[in-house]
Parts: sequence; C-alpha cells; structure tokens
Amino acid sequence: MAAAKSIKKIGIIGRGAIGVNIAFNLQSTKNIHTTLLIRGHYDRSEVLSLLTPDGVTHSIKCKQEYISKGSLQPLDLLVLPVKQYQIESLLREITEKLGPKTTVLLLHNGMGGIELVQKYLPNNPLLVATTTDGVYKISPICFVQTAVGQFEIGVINEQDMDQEDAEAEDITATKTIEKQHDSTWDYLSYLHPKLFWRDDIIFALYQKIAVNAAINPLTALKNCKNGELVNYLEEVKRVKEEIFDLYEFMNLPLDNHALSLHIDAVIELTKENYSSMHQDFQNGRETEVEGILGFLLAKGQETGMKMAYIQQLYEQITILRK
Ligand code: KPL
Repeated sequence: MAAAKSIKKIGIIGRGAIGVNIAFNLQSTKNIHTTLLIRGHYDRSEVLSLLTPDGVTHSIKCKQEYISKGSLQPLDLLVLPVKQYQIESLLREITEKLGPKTTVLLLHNGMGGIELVQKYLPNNPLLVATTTDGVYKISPICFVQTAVGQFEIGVINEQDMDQEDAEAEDITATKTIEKQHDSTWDYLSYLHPKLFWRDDIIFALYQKIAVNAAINPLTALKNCKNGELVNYLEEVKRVKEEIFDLYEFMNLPLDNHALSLHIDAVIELTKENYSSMHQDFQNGRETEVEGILGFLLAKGQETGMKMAYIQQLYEQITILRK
C-alpha cells in the first residue's frame, strides 16, 4: 500500500463518475483520508461500486459527508469535478464554509471555471486538471470505468490567464514536469496512476476543449459511442479544421497535426464510452455545450473568425434539448 508522507484530507464534491473514480484511485493510499461531499438529497450510507475494465467490481470505501462548514474546513484539498454550469452555484454555496488554506482543484470540461474560482475564493491556492478517463455512472451508486486515461494538472497563477499571448513555443508533446510544483503537493500524485504536472496547463485545457468539441456534440447528436465516430469522419474533420483555424488565429502554440492525432487517439482510447455530453443530451439534462462550443464561438467572435459548422452543432444541441 502506497503512503503519503503526512496525513492529508481530500474532499471531492458530489458523486459524479469522475469524482468517484478519483476516490477509487485514492482508496489504497495510506495517510490520505478521502471524503465525498454530497448534497442533502443523497443517502450517504449507500455503498458505491465501480466496475473496472478487467471485469472486477470494487466497492468505494470512503466517507460520505454532507457539504457543511464542518466537513469543508479541515480539508487540505477540495476537488471540484462538477459540470461547468454548476460551478457558480456551488462556489456560492461553499465560499463561506471553506477555509482560505484549502487548495482547490478544478476539474471540468470546457473553460470558464478558473475566473469563477478566482472571484469566489480569491485566497485559496488553485490547481486545474483535465482528464481523458473513460468512466460513467449507470445508477446513482454504480459506476463503470471503460478506460484509464491521463490526468494533467497544473497551478494557476494570475499571469497564466495572460498566457494565450505567450511567445509561440512548441509544447504539444506532454512534458512531465519534474519539480514545477511545490513539494507540499507531492501527495497529489496519488490522485491518478497517470498524472502529469504541466507548467502550461492553460494550453492543456485548450487541447482538451478541442477533444471535447470534436467528440462530445457529434456523439450526442448522432447518438453513438465515441468509437462510432469513425463513421462520421467528415464531420469530425470539419470541427477539427475550424478549431485549428481559430487556434492559429489566436497564436496558440499548439501543433495542428499533433492535436488531430491526439483527438483520434482519444476517440480510439474511449471507443466504448458514451461521452458526457451524449449522456446528458440523451437523458434530457443540461449539457456542457456552453463551456465547450459556446466558449470557442465566443473566441471566434473576439477574433472575427467564423465557425459555421461549430455554430450549427451548437444550435442543434441547444435547440433540440428544449
Ligand atoms: O472528456 C470526455 C467526455 O466524455 O466528456 C471524453 C474524453 C470525450 C471521453 O468521453
């Protein structure tokens, strides 16, 4: 059993698939106490289970507590694996309850969350992460892991928000940053078996938003698994091309060819998975389209870039949901 140097308390908001998967990753680590922080309408005595790709069903043995000052104050780290459109109301709920020393880890598809955390929790250290894990919820207490992806994490400082204007430098290949982060955060390596520190996390987010824009809306509209996008290659190509044009225009130091291969690799890696937007859209729930396509379209507007196909997908997702 792996052990963190000193006892650390990690809280994870909600009982969503990504958060429960992190709780599973942490459960064999000595000295890390994990709590799932849930809302009142859940029954916290319920035992959660996770089916891994080797066919084994694991029970998640961690504490579940309701969100309160008492459950939030002692935390060293609070993970927010919530949907982009849920972040603001959650922050309003926790802002008075969380101490200023707790590190906040934001983990969501799309963009827009960083500014909100900086607004509501200006004194808390902020990390942001992105993952390509394939994991989904089949009932409020049963979860299925279809693929173990990567987990990229980085520290957000004020100046990171201006990084888009940084000098072009080819950063497409994922760098494993040895010591870019404070050693007090060493215990975070237990969050995921394939965790990489990135000093350019903002660009990793742009990379991830491209992945989500190419996969999620099309799988939702075509009602298919990620892997079935091989039947819609022309559509995927159109989304990619519009994103690449935008990123070039924005001067983002991302290599189009490498990004295109990365998107294809994620489709293959998560081929058995229904994307998160597919699940939300097909179940009539609110989707993350605003934080993904809406964000790209807004960037397009700022730069005068027309993205006709992305606009069309955005409208289909928003209109068909109503
Ligand atoms: O992030 C995802 C999502 O579904 O939101 C991918 C990587 C596309 C996996 O399905």
